[in-house]
Amino acid sequence: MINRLEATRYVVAQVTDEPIVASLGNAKFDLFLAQDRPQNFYMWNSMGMASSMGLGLAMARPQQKVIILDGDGALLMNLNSLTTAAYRAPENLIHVVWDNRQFELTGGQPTHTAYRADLALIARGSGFTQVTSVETQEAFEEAFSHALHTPGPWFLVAHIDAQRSPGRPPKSATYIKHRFMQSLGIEPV
Ligand SMILES: Cc1ncc(C[n+]2csc(CCOP(=O)(O)OP(=O)(O)O)c2C)c(N)n1
Repeated sequence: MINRLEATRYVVAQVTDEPIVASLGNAKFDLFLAQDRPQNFYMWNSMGMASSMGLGLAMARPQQKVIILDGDGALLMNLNSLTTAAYRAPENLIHVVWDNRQFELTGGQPTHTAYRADLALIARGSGFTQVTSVETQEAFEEAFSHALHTPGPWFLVAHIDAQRSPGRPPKSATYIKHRFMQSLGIEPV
């Protein structure tokens, strides 16, 4: 099993100024712990929206890799973002899903991946051709590094343990948005 914080630390160590959109669960907490940087977008409350936001960003900024750090519960709430991403197929998109088979943040209720659903198969069925499913840190590092240096779109499922993150990123949506936009060279309105 992969430890989400350790894997997130690897992601942050590999990038320079690439934007990372982290979904509302523990993904954003661990991203904050790994490194708080202006290019991090911490999604609060909007369940499932990290995948759509990351897709839009990747399409708008094709010159740079865009990384989504998602949770299985959040992604299951917005599966149509996968069919759209596979159809639009931005080569610079890397969609990582931390699959802990539960809605950890709200009390550990099992998600469908605890039963019969397989996110890698769903991504393939949606039209992604570059899909990897990993269970060890070593395999994650290899897969992520490959995705970072080769054209995508990539869909990476990391099977993780179910630890709650103690990270507490900033909560102000305005602060997060403005800092993020400025990091992309866009003046917030
Ligand atoms: C539409 C909607 N329903 C429910 C919630 C409450 N909620 C916040 S985080 C979360 C669990 C997210 O699960 P997952 O993406 O798997 O991340 P994890 O908590 O396991 O890290 C839920 C249900 C919400 N924010 N929005």
